[in-house]
Amino acid sequence: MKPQRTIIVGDVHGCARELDKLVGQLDIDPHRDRVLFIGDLINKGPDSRGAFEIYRQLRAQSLLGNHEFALLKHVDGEWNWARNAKRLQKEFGHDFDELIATIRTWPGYIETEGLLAVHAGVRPDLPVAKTPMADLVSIRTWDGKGVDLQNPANPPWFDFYDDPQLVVFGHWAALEGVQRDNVIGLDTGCVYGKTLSALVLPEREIVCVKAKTAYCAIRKK
Ligand SMILES: [Mn+2]
Repeated sequence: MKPQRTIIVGDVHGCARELDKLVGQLDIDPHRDRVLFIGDLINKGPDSRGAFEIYRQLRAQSLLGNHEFALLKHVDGEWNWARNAKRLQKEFGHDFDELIATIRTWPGYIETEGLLAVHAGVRPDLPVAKTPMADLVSIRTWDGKGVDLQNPANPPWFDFYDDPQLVVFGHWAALEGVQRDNVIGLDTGCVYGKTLSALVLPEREIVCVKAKTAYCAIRKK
């Protein structure tokens, strides 16, 4: 019997076709492999429902991404994210309630066996357990104070991360992946026409599938 793998999949953003290809390429077996999505499984791309269906078939886990976070905030009446929420509601139809119930269970991070997985990153000034969900799903850069976590003029948060524990994150497609000894970035911009990436552990192998097309334009940054 093959040993169990942990497979962490980068930001899918509704690219179900590419996800399906990745599952085939890795020969993922839900009874043998542990699959974890880094968040932002849905929205932006062409087939969020298909991506969610594959997540279910794989009996996978997922972290909360900023897109699922925004959807929950909208449903709870705290944010106005109506345009995306309406589109997703239409796409999921009578499965929309199940989508909401499921993403409510997704954690902001998972820490296990020398590995920390989080959608966007960790603040250098706070333990991950004390970091607000809004920051875990959105941080890109560090300003030394924790006031502006997005300013592209500041260095990335992982420049301040010196713990030997491996951090795996997604969210920042413009970087097209990060590979350091203790930091791996898995958002390689599939929805923007680049690639969908997965990290296979314990081998630390990165497997990519090329996007069929650019489903939306990349933001400058
Ligand atoms: Mn994101």
